[in-house]
Amino acid sequence: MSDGSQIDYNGLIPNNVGLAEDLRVRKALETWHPGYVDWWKRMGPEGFQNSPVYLRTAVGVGSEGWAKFDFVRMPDYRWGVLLAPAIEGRTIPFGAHKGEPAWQEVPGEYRAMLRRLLVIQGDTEPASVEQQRHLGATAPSLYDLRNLFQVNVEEGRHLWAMVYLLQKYFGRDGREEAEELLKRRSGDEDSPRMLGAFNERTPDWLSFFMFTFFTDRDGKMQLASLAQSGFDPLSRTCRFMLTEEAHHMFVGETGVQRVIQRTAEAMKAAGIDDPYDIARVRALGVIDLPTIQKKANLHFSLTLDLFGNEISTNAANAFNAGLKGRYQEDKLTDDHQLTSSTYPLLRLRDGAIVHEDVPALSALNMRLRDDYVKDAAVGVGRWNRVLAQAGISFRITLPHVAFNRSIGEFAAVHADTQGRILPADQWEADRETMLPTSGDSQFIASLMQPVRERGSYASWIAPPRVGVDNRPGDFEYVKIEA
Ligand code: BYC
Repeated sequence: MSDGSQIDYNGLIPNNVGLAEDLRVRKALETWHPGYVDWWKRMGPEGFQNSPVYLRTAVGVGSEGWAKFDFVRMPDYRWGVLLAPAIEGRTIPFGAHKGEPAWQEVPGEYRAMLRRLLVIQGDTEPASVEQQRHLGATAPSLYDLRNLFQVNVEEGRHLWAMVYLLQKYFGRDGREEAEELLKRRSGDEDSPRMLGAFNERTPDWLSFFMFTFFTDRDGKMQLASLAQSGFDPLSRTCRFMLTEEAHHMFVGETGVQRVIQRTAEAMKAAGIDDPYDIARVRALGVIDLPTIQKKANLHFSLTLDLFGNEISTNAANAFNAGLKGRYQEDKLTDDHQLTSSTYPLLRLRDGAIVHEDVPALSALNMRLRDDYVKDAAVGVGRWNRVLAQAGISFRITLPHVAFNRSIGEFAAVHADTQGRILPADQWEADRETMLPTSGDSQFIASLMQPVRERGSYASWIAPPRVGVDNRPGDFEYVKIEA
């Protein structure tokens, strides 16, 4: 395998894994390519496929200057296979094989487990593109339209990343899984995507920003855990994916921030102090803060389901095997084997939510989820700074982890956003104060009118502070063609 320092752009598939010399894998990927492009044209962004978009493309894998920006028509985007540089002498960082040389080939006894992890990760990538495919029609600006497409093409590349690993290391099984990844469809009754949140709709741009803030952040946490993997090709793959993922969360965090900023400015200008004076706020053509809170409640709770069950032997096995580590495993200072330690969990016991110490190995999903909640809270804090600076008393908060859950122990109860367990009928009665109602969705939908003049923005969102790649405010990020 190449050492990864050079990207080869000569063939059909840009790569730094030596595809030119790896005939078997090159052929498998070139055979898969037309089906992928067909999927992109059918299930990728609706419209705009002929429009040049100002996109970044990876031209290196180092931390400095890895991307170049240029106008590209999306179907011509150079989706490639890019791994972070190999680390000389790397060893397995955790689990039963800790300290042994990192695997360059799939360890036979862990083949099924590894394949499952790759397939689940791979499945989320095209799913998100499918979920977002209608949004181009209602983009609030050319800047946002371009950011949507950037996220989409990179999620497409992340699918390539997993497909490469499947085809390179799993032979015929891998090729079959790669085909299946192009066949499942987000929200399809017969052949849905694998994880719940990836079958939900992303009906409007506030949902898109919330999704990229909350759900892409699950991507960050899961990729960060897989980047620790003792299976070195997976580690290198995920390390490079993380550099791209950062932009997706930037889009989400600044997207919601700009919505909040615009609402705050409009409230101030109209002399409205009460954030719950919803009719008056909405009459200004901005989204009221309680509705933004409800959207956050929805996307946060849907995303928590992606971390799996409180107690998981799957997670324990993957850790023991050295395949999936913890967030920032390399910065932690314990024994990295966890065979005799415990972790404090929130559990449901006799109908009440209690803390309980459980074996650390079985609690790895929740440890990652706790790290996720902390990471998300930092971004929410930045949203709240906008409100504080505007002198508005409202604050966005993260709901309790037991709220609105479908996976894990809390799926059995009806907890409110504070974590109080309510009778089912009371929860239903309170629902409209916690989650978006159809009325809220209709109001948001009414605001979703496209804005396509250079440098202009919809009424409900503030312009960004700086342009992409330092471009000026009136830059034409997407040259819209019929
Ligand atoms: N939906 O032992 P458990 C991203 C199943 S996002 C449906 O707790 P485990 C992105 C589970 O499969 C990151 N089923 O499971 C973001 C298991 O079934 P089996 C994606 C679920 O394995 C935005 C059973 O319940 N990457 O990249 O410990 C845009 C027992 O559960 C769900 C990954 O997730 C669910 N939510 O934990 C684009 C990383 N949860 O096998 C991209 C890879 C659990 O017993 N995946 N089940 O039949 C994993 O690490 C783990 O599989 C999971 C689940 C964390 C997902």
